[in-house]
Amino acid sequence: MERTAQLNRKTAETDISIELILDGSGKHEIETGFKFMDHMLVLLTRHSGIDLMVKASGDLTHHIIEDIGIVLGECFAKALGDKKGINRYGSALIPMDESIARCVIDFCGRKALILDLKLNECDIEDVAVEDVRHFYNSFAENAKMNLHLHVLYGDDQHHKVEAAFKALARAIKEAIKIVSDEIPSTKGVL
Ligand SMILES: [Mn+2]
Repeated sequence: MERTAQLNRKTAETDISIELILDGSGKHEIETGFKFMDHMLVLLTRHSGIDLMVKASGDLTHHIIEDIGIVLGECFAKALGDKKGINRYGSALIPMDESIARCVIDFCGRKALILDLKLNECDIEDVAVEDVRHFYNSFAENAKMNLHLHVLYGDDQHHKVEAAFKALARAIKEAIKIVSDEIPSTKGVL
């Protein structure tokens, strides 16, 4: 079965189209309108091995980035389907020069977000710090996953977020891997 999803979400505020192929090869076509977000989503794609197409437009930065998180999360939930055979858990510890990020995830069907990126309250390139945090919140909620994402230490804002996205990517790569032919839960559903 192909593990893919294609969703379009159009509201009075934003218009988001995302196409996701879980068993991909890192192919990407990302146009969010924000260079830093494009950079982060390209990293997410390359380091998780998915294929991802994102086209986003809208009124305000906050709305657009939040809604990308929502639709991307929905795409993961949809593409994972009944989650038969998946590894379910994933974790990664990834450096980016002087920064280190740790990500631990569970595609368990419930949202939990524990997030500490150790960011200063200033913009990173063309994106505000709160929008980055908001993205992770929307993504975890709609992917229905536990997401524990911590920057352990670092100095550069760009590096800290880059390490966080790469760690998330590697954790996703591990969690979505097909490792059996059973649903990995004692309840029989995820
Ligand atoms: Mn960079």
